[in-house]
Amino acid sequence: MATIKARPFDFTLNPAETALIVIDMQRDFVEPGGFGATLGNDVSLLQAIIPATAQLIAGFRKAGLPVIHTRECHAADLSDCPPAKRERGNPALRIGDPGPMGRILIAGEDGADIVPELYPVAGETVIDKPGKGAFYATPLGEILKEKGIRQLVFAGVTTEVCVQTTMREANDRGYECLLATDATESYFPDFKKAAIDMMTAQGAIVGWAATVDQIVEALD
Ligand code: TIU
Repeated sequence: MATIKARPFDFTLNPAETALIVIDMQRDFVEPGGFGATLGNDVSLLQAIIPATAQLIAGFRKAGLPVIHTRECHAADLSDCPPAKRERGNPALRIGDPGPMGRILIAGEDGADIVPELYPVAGETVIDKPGKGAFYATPLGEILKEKGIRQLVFAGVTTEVCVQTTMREANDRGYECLLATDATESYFPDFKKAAIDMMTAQGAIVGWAATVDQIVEALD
């Protein structure tokens, strides 16, 4: 057990029951020409968290603890992409359209894969998810149960969309959730701050927040 001086109060980390979930660190969100850019976003902000996220992943690997990666993506025939998702708004390209990194947000295309710096190693779980939350329509819940996990550390993008949605899903399922504040990012800095503020408010109503250095130190 290790105590992390987290927000809004101490988080007692039990490494034997902890896994890291790295949300959607895919080229489609982080690199020009992908899904994030088609929505009109400046993706350069998200690239800045790659080194801190790599440090967090390295800490979990060194401690021999599970690292789980997620990818938001859809089947090539779009059978798992609701029209309400694909047809929303007026993006430069829609999900499934051909872009510079292959078809936007489609499993198996270059853009849907994880950035090389954070690429999974053998033995790590990769969850492909059709929604924003990683529990919806995926085997994540069963995998965590099999591993005896009770605590989840979160990293990835974007803070207020897929990371927050997944933390809320996990919180409702009884997991203690800790967000690594410098290993998550939003296209909108105000939204990142607001997401962290609202999740840690009201006595950690959704979860806790701490830095990568604090978390990695607690794993030693
Ligand atoms: N658009 C945006 O901020 N996020 C997403 O669409 N997906 C994730 O957060 N991964």
